[in-house]
Amino acid sequence: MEFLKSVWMFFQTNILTQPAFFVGFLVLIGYLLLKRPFYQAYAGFVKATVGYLILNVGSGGLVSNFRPILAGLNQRFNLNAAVIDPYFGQSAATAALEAVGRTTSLVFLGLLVAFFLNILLVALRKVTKIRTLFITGHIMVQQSSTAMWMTVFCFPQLQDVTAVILMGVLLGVFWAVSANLTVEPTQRLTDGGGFAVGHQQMFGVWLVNKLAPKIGGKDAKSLDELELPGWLSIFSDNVVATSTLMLLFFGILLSVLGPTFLKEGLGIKFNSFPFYVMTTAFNMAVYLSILQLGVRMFVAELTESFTGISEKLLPGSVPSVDCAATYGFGSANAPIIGFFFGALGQFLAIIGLVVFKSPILIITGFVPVFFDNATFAVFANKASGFKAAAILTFCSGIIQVLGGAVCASVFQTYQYGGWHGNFDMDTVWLVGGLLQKYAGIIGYVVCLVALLIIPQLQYRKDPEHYFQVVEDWDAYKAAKGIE
Ligand code: ASC
Repeated sequence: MEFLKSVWMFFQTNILTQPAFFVGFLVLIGYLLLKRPFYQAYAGFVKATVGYLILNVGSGGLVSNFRPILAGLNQRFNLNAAVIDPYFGQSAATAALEAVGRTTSLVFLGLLVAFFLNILLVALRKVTKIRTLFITGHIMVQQSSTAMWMTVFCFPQLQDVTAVILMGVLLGVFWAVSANLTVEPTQRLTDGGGFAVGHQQMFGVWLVNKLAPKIGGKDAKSLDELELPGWLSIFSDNVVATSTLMLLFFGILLSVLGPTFLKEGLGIKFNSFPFYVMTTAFNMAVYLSILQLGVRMFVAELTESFTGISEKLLPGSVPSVDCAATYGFGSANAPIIGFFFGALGQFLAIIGLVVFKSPILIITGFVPVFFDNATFAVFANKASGFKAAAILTFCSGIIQVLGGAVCASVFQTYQYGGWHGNFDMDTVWLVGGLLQKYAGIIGYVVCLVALLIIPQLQYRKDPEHYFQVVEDWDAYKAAKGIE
C-alpha cells in the first residue's frame, strides 16, 4: 500500500500535474507504437516536452507580469472586491475548505477519481462516445479545488470519502464531456492537429462556434483579410498591433495606479515611469511570440506521434491540452483582439456593478480576460471573421463579470477574495452548483445525466464521421468538403 502510494505521489507530482512531461511521454509512447527507432522517439519526446516548457514560459510570463497589476486595483482603491481569476479562486476555495475544517488533500483525491474516470470513459468510448482525455495538469488542480469546495458547500453533511467520490465523478464527467465538445472546432482550426482543448472555457468554445456564423455571416472578413488603409496597415503586423494595443491598455491602467503606488504598494522597481510602461506593454508581445513558438514545436510532434496511440491504444481519441495551444493557428492577431474586446466587456460590466450599487464588486482577473477571450477570438475569427470575434468576446467579458459576481456571492468565496472566474466556471458551473444546492442529490444526478447525454447527441448527429474526425482527418475533410 505504502509502495503504491509513493508511486502514485511520484506520478502525480512529476507527470500528472506537469503537462509538459505528460505530453512528452505521450509522444514517446506514440512513436514507439508506430515502431519508430528509439532515437527518433527520444527526439520527439525532447521536442514535445521542450515545446510545452516554452509555452509555459510564455503563458507563465503573461500571468505573472499582468496579474499583480490588475489585482493592484483592489489594493490601490481599497475596493474589497473579488478577483475573478483561477489563482485567486483556488486560494479562496482552499481557505473556504479549511474554514469548515476539511483538509485540502481531499482536492487531490477528487482529482485522482476524476482522472481515472476520464480514462475509463475514453476506454468505453463505444458506449460513452467520449473521445478526449483531459491532461492539462495545473488546470485540473485548480478546478478540483473549486469543485471540492462546491461539493462541501452544497452537501455539508457528507463524510470526506463520499464527498470525494461525488466531486470526482462529476468533475471527471465534466472534463470528458466538455473537452469532447471542442474536438471538431479544434481539428478544423488546426487542420487535424490531433488535440482538443482541455482548459477552462470548453463550453464557451462550443458556443462561440455555434454563434459565430450567425454573427459573421457568409462573406465575413477574417482578421488577416482586413485591408487596413494607409498608416493603419502597420497593425497587420502582429508585434506592432499587440505592442500598441497594450501600450494603450497598460498606459491607462498604470497611470491610474500611479508610479508611487507601483513602487511602494506592489514593490515594482523602475527608473523611468514611461519606459516602465513601454517595457510592460511590449513584454506582452514578447511572451505571445514565445508562446506561439512553443506551441508549434510540441503540436508538430504530438500530431505525428499521436496516430500511434490512436491506432493502437485508444482508437478515436485525442488528448485535450492548454487553450494556448490554439494560438499557433488561425490569425496571429486574434488573441490580442479577443483580449481587447473581452476587457472592454468586463470593464463595462464592472462599471455597471458600481452604478447599480451591487453589494458585490469584481476585479478583472488576467487569466480569464486574456486566455478565455483570446481563445474565443481565435475560433470565432476562423469560423466567421473579425466581427464575430469582436462581438462574441465583448459579450463574454460581460458574462464573465456578471456570472463571476453571482458565483462569488452564491458560493460564498467572496469573503476569501476571489472566484475561479473562467467562462465555464461563471456559467455551466453556476447552473450545476445551484442545482446541487437547491435540489440536493437530485440536482447532482440531473447534472451528471445532462452532461452524459451531450456526447450521445453529438454522436447521433453524425455517427459515420464522429470518430473519423480524429482517426483519419484527411478522409474526414474529403467527406465533409473542407478545404
Ligand atoms: C489558466 C491558468 C494559467 C493559464 C495558462 C494559459 O487558466 O491557470 O496559468 O490559464 O494555462 O496558457
